Amino acid sequence: MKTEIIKILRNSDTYVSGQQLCNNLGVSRTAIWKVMNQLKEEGYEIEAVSNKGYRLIHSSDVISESEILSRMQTNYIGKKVRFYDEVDSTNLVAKKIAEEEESDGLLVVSESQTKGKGRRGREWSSDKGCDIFMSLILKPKINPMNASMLTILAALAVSKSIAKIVEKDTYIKWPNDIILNNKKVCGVLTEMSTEIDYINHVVIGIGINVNRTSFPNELASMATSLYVETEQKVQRAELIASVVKEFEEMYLVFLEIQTLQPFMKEYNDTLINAKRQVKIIEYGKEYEAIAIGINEKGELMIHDIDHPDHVRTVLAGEVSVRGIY
Ligand code: BTX
Repeated sequence: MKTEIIKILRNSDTYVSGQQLCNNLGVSRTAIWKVMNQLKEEGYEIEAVSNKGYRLIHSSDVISESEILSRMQTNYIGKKVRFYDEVDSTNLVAKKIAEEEESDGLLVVSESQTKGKGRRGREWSSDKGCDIFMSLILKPKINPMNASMLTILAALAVSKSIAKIVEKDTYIKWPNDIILNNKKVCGVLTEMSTEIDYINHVVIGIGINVNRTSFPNELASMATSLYVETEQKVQRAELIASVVKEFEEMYLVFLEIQTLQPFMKEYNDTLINAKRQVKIIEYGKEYEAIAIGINEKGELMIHDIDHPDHVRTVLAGEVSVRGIY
């Protein structure tokens, strides 16, 4: 009911009477009044005028299960949301849920993380109350070899959403970083549990620096937030819902074809590595090459510095781009 009330108030530019809400939702006046009080406590500024009703004046950057659901425009991903004030890592919570419940499409979001994870055991700095920490649980019936392509789709979904909401063009650093002004604004961590020929579940963790105003010293030169770059506060719930929507649109196509063919151009157009000299660390070996772009499997195509005809692919590994943090 809370989700419905938030939606009705947000979509109305005038007062909504208590009676109208009761009729629409089939509940009592007291029930409506209780929800209004809860919403005010959560940070919604709601004006109540007798004989007119309720009007939403402002909702600060609230993220809650109801707020996120009220903005969700998808068919199945993100239709169930678990929201927490604090977790160790949304990926860890999501993996546990995935093992225990029928949870395909479930979205885990937390206001803060005490042990945010990056790739290869690295940490993800997770300030409370201003950024996005979300993990999507998926149980796709696809070849496990193709699951890493989901990271590419997630990165593309974030980059499209940022372009829509803050009107800033971002770059993608293969495979999983979103770059704004040469600094990292988002990271994606995909983890999965598989059998040889079967995926139990995939968890796609997305961390976006949204309204954060500063970073610890060790990250200051390499990390940024949407707020730092635009001086614009973003409603995190809107961005979360947009990322899930953009992701779902591509994911449903991907499930059918299991290649990135339709998304390659868009990804490669925003790829910061493209046509640049990159350093690749792969299976402990380090070498320099020129990046071309991704292929339909999401692998990074590179060619030797001196031999443009000698093209190879990088499956997974660290790729650093000179001049980018
Ligand atoms: P990554 O290994 O590519 O990046 C981690 C590296 O990025 C760190 O070693 C550090 O140098 C830098 N870094 C750490 N925190 C930040 C930050 N907030 N902004 C910019 N740079 C940073 C990227 O891993 C994948 C990160 C996924 C994070 C999400 S949050 C929700 C979900 N839950 C969870 O535990 N992880 C994912």
